[in-house]
Amino acid sequence: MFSLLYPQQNSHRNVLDLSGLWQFQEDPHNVGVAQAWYNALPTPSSIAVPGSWNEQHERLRDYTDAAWYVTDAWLPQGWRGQRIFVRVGSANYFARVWVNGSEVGTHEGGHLPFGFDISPHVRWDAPNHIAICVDNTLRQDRLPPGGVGMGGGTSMLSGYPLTSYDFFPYAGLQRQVWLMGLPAVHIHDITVNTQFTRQNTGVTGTIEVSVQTNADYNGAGTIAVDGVSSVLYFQNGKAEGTLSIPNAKLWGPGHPHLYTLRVTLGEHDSYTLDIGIRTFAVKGDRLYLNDEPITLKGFGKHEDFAGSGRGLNLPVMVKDYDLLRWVGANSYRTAHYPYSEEAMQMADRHGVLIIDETPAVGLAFQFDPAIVKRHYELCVQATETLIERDKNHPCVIAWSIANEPVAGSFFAPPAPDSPAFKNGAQFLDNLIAHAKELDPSRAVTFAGMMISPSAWFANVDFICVNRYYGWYSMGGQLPPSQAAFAAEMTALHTQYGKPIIVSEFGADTVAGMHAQPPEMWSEEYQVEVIKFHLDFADAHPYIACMHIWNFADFKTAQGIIRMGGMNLKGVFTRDRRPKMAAHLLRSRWV
Ligand code: GCB
Repeated sequence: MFSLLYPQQNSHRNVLDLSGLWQFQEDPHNVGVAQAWYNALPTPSSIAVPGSWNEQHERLRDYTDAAWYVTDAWLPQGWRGQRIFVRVGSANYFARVWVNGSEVGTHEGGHLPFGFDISPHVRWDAPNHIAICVDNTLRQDRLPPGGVGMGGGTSMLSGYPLTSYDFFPYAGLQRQVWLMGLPAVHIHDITVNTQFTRQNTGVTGTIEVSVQTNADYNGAGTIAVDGVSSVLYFQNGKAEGTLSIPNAKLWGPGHPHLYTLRVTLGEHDSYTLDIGIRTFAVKGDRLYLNDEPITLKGFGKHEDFAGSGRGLNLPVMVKDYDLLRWVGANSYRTAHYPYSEEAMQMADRHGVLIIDETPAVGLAFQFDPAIVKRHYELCVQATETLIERDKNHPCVIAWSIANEPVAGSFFAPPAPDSPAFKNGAQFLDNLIAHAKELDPSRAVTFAGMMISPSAWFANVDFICVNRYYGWYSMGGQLPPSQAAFAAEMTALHTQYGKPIIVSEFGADTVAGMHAQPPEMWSEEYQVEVIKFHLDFADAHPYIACMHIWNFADFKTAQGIIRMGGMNLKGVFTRDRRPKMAAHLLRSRWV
């Protein structure tokens, strides 16, 4: 059982961040295990961790198979007596981990943390030899599926490397690797839920906390926020408590007030968590934050930058939050995978609302049933891990359990009575129900593509549609695009009466290309496309959110629809310079 609480140094807990230069070697023929590369790499090169390997060495750009990372680390003597864990923030895609020559575990799935108890294998009188084999082979039975094009087939539009999704299949140790020393009995998990009541005297916040320990602990503990505390009585490792905070400051965009929750476990352990007091609800066709209707303005994003690839790049992340503020955005979707834990911490601190997405992109239900079954298992695992990791962030208002699932071929969707159509409905309904059961306090949704059957939206809390009127559909024809968008939104609203989130819309734009009258690829055209969408949303409050695709230009596979191996729909360039559209947004949003 591995705790997903973010690593924390305090008087009970220890952490050591192993970021830095590691030894690296690709293993295209998978000989590393047989040749015991976990003891020593035959001909290593150097590589930065965190970071995607594809951007670091010329020979690695399109390399997506197995590769080894190795480093040595001393454990501080003060950690003796503790349980020692290795924690990997993100290994894309499949990882096997060895410590001092012993294999300690495997993990499937990029973008979410995992770890293992390595106590029996560590050394105190010599450095510890840590080896991680990361395999990113593009396979159809993985999530997201690779080695297969969008919609499950290939076409002249498929790129290289071949993926079912429109972003570069970056590989490697993309977030930090940590060693952690935890007390034998420790806090394994914390779940926080908040409510509030308004009286004449002010707002009273209610913080419900449940705590789980790693072992069958039966002693006492405490929870405390802002001088208000309560004793916890653990039975079989579980306890619950409630704190009432007078004159509470609510969390939200523009007022991201955070409280520090401190949890203690007698003499054994302690942990602090930044929390916000806020409520979120979907009522009728509107979203409500703290009982007030809220409209979301922002983007679909990517974790993507030159040099670091999809690797954690804190300066760029901080810069992005600054640009979100500059442009007047109050939210974004973590398209198309869970972002770093630091990105979620920043959203809490800056009052940015997050639609938190799993890596379930590129699902198609006409695949071989064994593949669909495997995708379902991987979706469940990713949904469970994501919710456990991010459930205490006030910034997260919704879980997106998939992006653009399709019933069949990209170009010829099957009929509503076909097995692919029905299997898709069942798959999504089950996943939505599972996410709601795990977290009843947030909305659950998925982002639908133009060819995703709208019947699949039956059980989502709000509808997310990715729409490319004026680009993939009716390219170059602004007035008909505007009319078609308006007609479709009106019909969807009439059918479901739920809030509609336009989770993607936009146009590829070459920075510096201009045209009057506006023409596709020019900055003027991007401005016009964004403008007609925003105008419609402004006049129709049931459009609860406009997320432009994309915040910034980002790397994709190479192909005939991706100039320079880039998706150019960013309102900022990849190096974060504003296009004309960014100024338009600032003039409307700030
Ligand atoms: C979509 C996808 C997104 C793509 C985008 C595009 O619908 O969800 O991943 O990048 O379209 O620009 O084609």
